Amino acid sequence: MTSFLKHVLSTPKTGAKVFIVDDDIITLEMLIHNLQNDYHVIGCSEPTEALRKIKEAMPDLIMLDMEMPGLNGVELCRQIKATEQLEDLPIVFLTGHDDQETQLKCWEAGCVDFVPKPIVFATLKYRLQTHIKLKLVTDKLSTLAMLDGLTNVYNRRYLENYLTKHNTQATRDYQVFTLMMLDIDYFKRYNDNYGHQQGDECLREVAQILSKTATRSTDFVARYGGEEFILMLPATDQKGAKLVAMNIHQSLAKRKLENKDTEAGRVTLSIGCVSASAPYAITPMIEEADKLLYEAKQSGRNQTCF
Ligand code: GH3
Ligand code: MG
Ligand code: MG
Ligand code: MG
Ligand code: MG
Repeated sequence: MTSFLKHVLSTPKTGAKVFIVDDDIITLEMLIHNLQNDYHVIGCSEPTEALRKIKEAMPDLIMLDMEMPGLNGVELCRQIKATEQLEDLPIVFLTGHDDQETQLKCWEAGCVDFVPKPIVFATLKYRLQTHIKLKLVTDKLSTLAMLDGLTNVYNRRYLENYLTKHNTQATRDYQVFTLMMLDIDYFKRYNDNYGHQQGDECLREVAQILSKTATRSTDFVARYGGEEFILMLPATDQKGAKLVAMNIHQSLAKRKLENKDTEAGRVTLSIGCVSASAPYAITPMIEEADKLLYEAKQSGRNQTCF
């Protein structure tokens, strides 16, 4: 029964993606038919394969049938909500059971809405519209909330959240971990010489160079303070870190941003770099990197201390 239409893709009409899990092929086809003008719709008739496919598709909204062989909708909903990358996705149930107990189970499993069968398509459409709009706006706001408005790299708040999540005394997320603290040299003079607006532009340029250097998906750059940045390089040891630091100094040299009152006559930065093996805690690494940064400044700037 389920061999065809296991995974139906329809033509996308808007950017939003809706993932539907229903073991009943007729219902699935009908839903796809009714929604495909508005959304990129993905259908799945095998609930046991749904979680994997949802992770692959990363939809904006999930619709779940309740009664399905192998894995019922409520259990699937719980599994989705227990998966970190999926926990915030809105889930809407479709079911012919409209008794209180069933509805309570759905809410408790973490759904945002409940659409009774037989489906009234107009109502379904408007309900989905509301949930998807909310989801997209929330996505946009959470992205804005974690980025630095000037440089577009992660902000201090994001960094603090990251630390709260990953900063145990014995983090073993990676075998090795490198953290760099970077500070632009004589930036006060830069502002004095070229003006604050040009200073802002310089900060953007430096942030961009750092972003381009931290290329792995787990790497990230955060603006830590005024002209200070932090670079997180998970799974990078000191040998790799030396290459990254060299790249940063070289890329900045190539950009040739004038800063006439520095030794090099151009914008340079100093770096404090700490590499640790698991188990490690990140906050003490920040303190250590700060000390090494100070050392780099004392030793003449435009260099990295390890
Ligand atoms: P050092 O080499 O020791 O790091 O010297 P410095 O001049 O870079 O350090 P200091 O801490 O004395 O000055 C940092 C300057 O960064 C002063 C401040 O005006 C500037 N700054 C901080 N945030 C911003 C910003 O958002 N935009 C601009 N244009 N300047 C900023
Ligand atoms: Mg069913
Ligand atoms: Mg500073
Ligand atoms: Mg300073
Ligand atoms: Mg500085």
